[in-house]
Amino acid sequence: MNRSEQLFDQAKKYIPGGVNSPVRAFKSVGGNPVFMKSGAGSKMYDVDGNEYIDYIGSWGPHLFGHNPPFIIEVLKKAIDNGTSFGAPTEIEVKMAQLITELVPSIEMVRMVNSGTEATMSAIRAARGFTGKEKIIKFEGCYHGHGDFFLIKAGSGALTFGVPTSPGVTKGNAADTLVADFNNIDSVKKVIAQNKNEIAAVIIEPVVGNMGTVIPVNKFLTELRDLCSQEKIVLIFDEVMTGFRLSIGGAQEVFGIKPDLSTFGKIIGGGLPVGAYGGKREIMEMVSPSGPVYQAGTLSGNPLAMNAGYAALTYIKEHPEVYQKLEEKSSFLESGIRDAIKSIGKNFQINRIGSMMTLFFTEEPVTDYNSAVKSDANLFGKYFHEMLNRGIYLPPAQFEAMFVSTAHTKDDLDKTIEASLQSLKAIL
Ligand code: HOZ
Repeated sequence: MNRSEQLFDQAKKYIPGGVNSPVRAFKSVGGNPVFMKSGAGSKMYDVDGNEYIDYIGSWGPHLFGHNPPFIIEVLKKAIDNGTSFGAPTEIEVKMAQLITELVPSIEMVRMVNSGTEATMSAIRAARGFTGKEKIIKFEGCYHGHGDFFLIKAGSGALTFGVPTSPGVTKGNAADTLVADFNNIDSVKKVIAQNKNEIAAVIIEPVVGNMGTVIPVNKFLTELRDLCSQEKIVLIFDEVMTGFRLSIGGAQEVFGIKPDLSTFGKIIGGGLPVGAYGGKREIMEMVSPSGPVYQAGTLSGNPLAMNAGYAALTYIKEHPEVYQKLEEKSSFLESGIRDAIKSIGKNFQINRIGSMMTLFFTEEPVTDYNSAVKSDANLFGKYFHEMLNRGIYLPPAQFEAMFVSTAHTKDDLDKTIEASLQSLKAIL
């Protein structure tokens, strides 16, 4: 038994399923999870001394790879000043100002501790603002584990076959209406059936949680128009896409101004953090300026704020980051495409910027129904072949892989070669 196996055995005695977040348990790909010890640049190292080229990047935030020196230095200084005060600090003001500068739709922003908190709080603000209760989400989109989002959800919920989780009340389920991603008629239909009852539409503008799924031409523009006409708050969940697809996130890429946006780990430079923000008139509903209550001792935590401020300042001062990410990611995409072609298959790759998913289906993946056509069993085999070759992919089909600026040409070449050998081994 290696150290990872020993730790997993121990973990299962004290932690449900042996992990603190389900997808990590490798259940959908089989086998035992690998326990990590350290990370540096594009690499992670496990407790048995194995090295991996990492394409999870802590599920998104590691835009510059693990432990970039400019974040670590700032963090070390911040620790000397104190880890938590539960009182306001200057860095929170600087951070809020910077986010409003970088994302034009955000006039005010509130810091929280995770993407889940951000989406739950954004919905509450939208409900308080509109005085309406129902929300629309899209099948296969995942917005964290808040009760009213675990209805036909993506990510681990989809992976483990519980897209609608037990424990979610009938009342919550009744307030959450579901439409189809990339299908504006499905949204119109739900709105028509629930006229004047809908507070918000929440969407991952580019989906990461059924694998990477990209909005088709005009879908987001039509959604924006529809929400404006119907006085529905449009919420972009940019937990994965914010500051990753471009400095202004997916909303900048597609030229849409949502009413509210939510962010996660990326704005903490990898530390636990989340944020929601948007139109002043909606955000002023939030306590203590308004009646919509939301609070948290660790919100705006000085360590997370300092790390996040360093990360966002870096991309502001180095906008070429996005060009680099695009070049590396498109090189990787075309290498894997060639590998797929060389074995006579037409498996689909969806990629936008540094987010990418290889689906084991030969039909285009544009929504939930096409995503679930992917052969998840084959993905599991591919995952393990890649892992054995030192490539760490998300351990589930319905997730995105992330490229960082730390990935070198050598890393990408090795990944492409590993992909070719893995595909040959499983087919
Ligand atoms: N559900 C997360 C990705 N979409 C995984 C979180 C984790 O395991 O850290």
